[in-house]
Amino acid sequence: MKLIKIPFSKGSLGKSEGCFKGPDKVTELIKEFSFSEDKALPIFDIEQVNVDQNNLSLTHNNIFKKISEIKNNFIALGGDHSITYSAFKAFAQQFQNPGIIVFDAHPDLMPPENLDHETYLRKLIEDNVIKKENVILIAARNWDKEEYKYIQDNKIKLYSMKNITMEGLTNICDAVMSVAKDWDGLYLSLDIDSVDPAFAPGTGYTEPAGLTSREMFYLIHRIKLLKNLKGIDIVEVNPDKDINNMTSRLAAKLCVELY
Ligand SMILES: [Mn+2]
Repeated sequence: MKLIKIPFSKGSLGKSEGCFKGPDKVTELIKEFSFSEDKALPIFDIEQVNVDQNNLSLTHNNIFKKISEIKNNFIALGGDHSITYSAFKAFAQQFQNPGIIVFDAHPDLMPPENLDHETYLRKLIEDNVIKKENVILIAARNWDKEEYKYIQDNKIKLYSMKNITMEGLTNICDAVMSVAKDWDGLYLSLDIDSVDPAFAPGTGYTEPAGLTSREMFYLIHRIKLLKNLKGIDIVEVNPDKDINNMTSRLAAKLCVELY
């Protein structure tokens, strides 16, 4: 599997500059795992996208080119969540009916005047890269009024942390998988802030009451069983805000378990 480092953090609106350090740190920590929990030996081919922190459009062109070449069977390591815009756009070209499952504390559905880590998902929808029906949000627990209205008006499928604990993790996972299995290309985007800051403090926004790390692994171990899962990214890991590398190590384990 390819591991694609995308050390870009200028889409974070100045709120998480250090996440450009995420890909190197996570890649280094992957080496500390010999096997996945399924006893697989993870072997990654590592590539890097050229980024220019002062040039968002050039960087996004480079992300688009790189993912267009690689097409599938990759994990892209951000960087901030804006990278998902061009990564998904390149990924989507090869499918008739692509879809995305996003783990995130926030919906990232702010009005997209600019491309950044709060708007990328709405921009994908408004630019007709993805059908709004083919978006599933998991672990959201804080949103802006405008995002909430957009979610209601457009019937975006959102499984909040409250839904997850009230209805049960297994039931939510069943519901997500029964929709996602019908897409011809499934992309999984993991914002590390979907996990509770108790487990993942090294990120821009520490939103309380998120997934435990084990709940995250339950969900990804099951989602990984879907044969149409072809592209993955892990974003918003900020080593500058981390404690004892615990967030970077969690992201490294995510790579290992998704291998
Ligand atoms: Mn996000």
